[in-house]
Amino acid sequence: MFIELPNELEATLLALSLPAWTLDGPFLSRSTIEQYRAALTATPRFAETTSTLHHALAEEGYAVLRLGNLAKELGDDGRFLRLTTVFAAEVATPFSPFPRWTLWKNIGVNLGKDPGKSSGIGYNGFHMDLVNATLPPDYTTLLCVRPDPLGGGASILSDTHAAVARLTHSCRALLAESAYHYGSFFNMFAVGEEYKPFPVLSDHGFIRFTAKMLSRSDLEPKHAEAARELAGELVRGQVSFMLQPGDYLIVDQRRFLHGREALHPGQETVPVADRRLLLQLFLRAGTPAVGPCRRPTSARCPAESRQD
Ligand SMILES: O=C(O)CCC(=O)C(=O)O
Ligand SMILES: [Fe+2]
Repeated sequence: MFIELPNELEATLLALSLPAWTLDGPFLSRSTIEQYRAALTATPRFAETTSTLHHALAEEGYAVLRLGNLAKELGDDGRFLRLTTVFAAEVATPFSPFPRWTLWKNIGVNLGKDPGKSSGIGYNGFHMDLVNATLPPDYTTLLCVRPDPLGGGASILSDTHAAVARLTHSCRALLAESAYHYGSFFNMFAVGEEYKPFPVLSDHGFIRFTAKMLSRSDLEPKHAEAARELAGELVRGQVSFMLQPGDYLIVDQRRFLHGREALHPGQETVPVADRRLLLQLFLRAGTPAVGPCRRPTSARCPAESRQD
């Protein structure tokens, strides 16, 4: 589901000057959300566009808001990111679970990284973000700043419940057992506690799955086999598309798992400044409770969970 902005709305947004946002712990502050909303409510066709976005997410489980014209006009002076944050905040509350990053996290290209992970250059299989947290983000969102100039790195999405429905009863029974684990968990904000081991068919409508646990977690053979069957069904039902500059993908983590095709070979020949770049932001639905874990004030970067 791709949503274009009406020309009239684009023109008004281009002329708009929004203040920098502030955070309340890991969350975008209420005062920023109210300020942004107040600046936008009178904007022609804004309400209609956000309503289209809400419908798309409710009906389809994901949406791509096409903000390419705004991106082209505004460049990366911060104004574009503020406008994107406005749309994000109309869906749910933006927050950052990681102490290292501010609201938006860069996903660039790191030639030295495990190719199958975030920022790697390989195939990043179907997964839920923060799969091992008791309260994973309700939505994961990815803003495309630059696609892979060599043409790789398509986004992949799969309807999780549809994939599970195609599995046998016995496979589903194995996936409902608390027998799965992946990654580590510490220094995380607003995503609850570590969940280990977890069932794949789990609480709150989440299907806790990451294809990375097939090769990187030590699972019992019968559980590994059930997870492999789910991985196969996810691939069978997948949709894929290439995000264009300014495309903003929003995924309901209860309904869709996401991933990325491999980048095109030859990334080492691409100048660093031209390499693929996405920005990631998580959203919390409902009224977020700011937990006891406040963002550290020191500039030092503490160690943090490894599970991307
Ligand atoms: O690189 C991408 O397109 C997706 C990355 C991703 O899913 C992640 O970092 O969690
Ligand atoms: Fe992800």
